[in-house]
Amino acid sequence: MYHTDGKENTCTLQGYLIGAGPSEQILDRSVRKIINGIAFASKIISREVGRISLSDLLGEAGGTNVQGETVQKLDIYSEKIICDAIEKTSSVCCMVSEESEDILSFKDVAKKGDYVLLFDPLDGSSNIDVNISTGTIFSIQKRVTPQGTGTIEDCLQPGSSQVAAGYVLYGASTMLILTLGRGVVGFTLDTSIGEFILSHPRITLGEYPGRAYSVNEGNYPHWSESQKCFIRTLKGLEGGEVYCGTSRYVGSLVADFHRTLFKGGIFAYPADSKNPNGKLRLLYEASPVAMICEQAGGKASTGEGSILDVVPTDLHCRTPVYVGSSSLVDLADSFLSS
Ligand code: AHM
Ligand code: MG
Repeated sequence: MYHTDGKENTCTLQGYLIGAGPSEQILDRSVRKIINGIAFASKIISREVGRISLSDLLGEAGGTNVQGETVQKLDIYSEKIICDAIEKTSSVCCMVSEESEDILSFKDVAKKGDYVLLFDPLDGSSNIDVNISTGTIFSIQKRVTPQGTGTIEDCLQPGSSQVAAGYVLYGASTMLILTLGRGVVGFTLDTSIGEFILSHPRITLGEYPGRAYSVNEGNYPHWSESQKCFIRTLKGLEGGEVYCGTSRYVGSLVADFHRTLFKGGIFAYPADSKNPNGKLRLLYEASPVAMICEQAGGKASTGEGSILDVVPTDLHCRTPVYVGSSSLVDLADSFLSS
């Protein structure tokens, strides 16, 4: 990564986290270790994603997860790599992963950890066999119980209390997007030196012209009338302004949200008659994405209120999701909460 004056950008993720970067934040050592652990694991996952067609990690693992979805070998591999990296930090009292029904904890080190890590090891993995972007999503919460191995109470906290959230996008390049609750920054993996380098010091989600809406419109027949009317209104089919003249949908949350974060617009995964609470999981998909979105100046709603205010009822509970430019999320709310 080069500046226009030819100087090389040398702010690494590690440097940023210890306050050597432009943020000058003093961050709890344990949070730093967890983020570094995820970054390390993601480099290995990125390597495997990049050569998946040549690898025996391609294909289904031969089972379904707690949500009844097909599990890929790379889902299991990614979860294991992340768990191994996080165990070494001795910083978490327990973890929640999309691929595991129950709370995960490490026998010997769980009692030492002050934090809970909630993560989706490889989001969008159904796209892996067609070389489409996937991602790792993570959320870090401070434990609420005083000591011992973490409990369900430590895991079921609303998004508003997240200490940090982020995702790694395995795309044309691998990027780590992070919020520590004071804005959003982005790092790009320089594979020649194996380091995440600060490439986007301040990411803001604007109200750009030519904005896109991003939703699986194949679900249209299953949507409520208000949801149908909202999408028709975005397109100008209800007689007013055309809010979104373009549609973009990858089917990988990290990729669809990343585009929305950088270019404006709205991403939605609404409730429908097949999925009354939508498809996306609150703890390790919706909440971290919502925190990033709001920290970048956008909004994140269930259609009836802020995603960050939703109190989880179980580890894998789902929520409808509307994230993106504030004006468009407000418009969604005006249809859906009526
Ligand atoms: P996954 O966690 O099993 O990969 O499922 C979540 C993914 C998201 O990445 C994406 O937004 C959504 O599922 C796409 O669902 P659909 O194929 O119904 O549009
Ligand atoms: Mg997922």
